[in-house]
Amino acid sequence: MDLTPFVDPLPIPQVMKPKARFTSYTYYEISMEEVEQQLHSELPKPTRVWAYAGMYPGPTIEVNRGEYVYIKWINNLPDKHFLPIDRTLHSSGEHSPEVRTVVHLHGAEVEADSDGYPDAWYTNNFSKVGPRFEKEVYEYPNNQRAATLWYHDHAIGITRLNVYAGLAGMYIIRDEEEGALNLPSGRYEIPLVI
Ligand SMILES: [Cu+2]
Repeated sequence: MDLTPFVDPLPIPQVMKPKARFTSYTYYEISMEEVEQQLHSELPKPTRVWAYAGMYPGPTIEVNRGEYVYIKWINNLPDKHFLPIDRTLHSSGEHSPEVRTVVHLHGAEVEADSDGYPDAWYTNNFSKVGPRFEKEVYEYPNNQRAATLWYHDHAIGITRLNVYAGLAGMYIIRDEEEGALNLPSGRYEIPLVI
């Protein structure tokens, strides 16, 4: 099928709104879902994708350097993959759940348990988890130079299918020289319950 180039506006992913923002940390919840999205105006119908927060590419996360961020990445995907699984690959055998995800923030300086190791995967509702799974809520201190990072799926044996299905998005760390965000000021602390 020939699609006419440059007829649709460049899609700019929305910036994700946090669920809560406090003086000492910001908290996000981002779900992974199967949705249909129109990828070109000349395609006859929307395309099935796996999306973060219902959009492909996923929403952009913007933070300031030093802003401590928690993210709960929630797997709300179906049990069946819509792309063909190669069961001969490492850790993709018949005992491995077909749909498993874990999020890696590419280029971020984080603790190991929040790094999205391939074996730290989990299924819908965390009902099954991989051998390296440690926690449901990941921590990002963002104590590094301002940078353009991206997040993407990283589950063992199936990363390429999950990313191809749509699980990727941008994550921008800003600072004074790179357009720091105007975050609300003042104290508005509540205890952290996660
Ligand atoms: Cu990466």
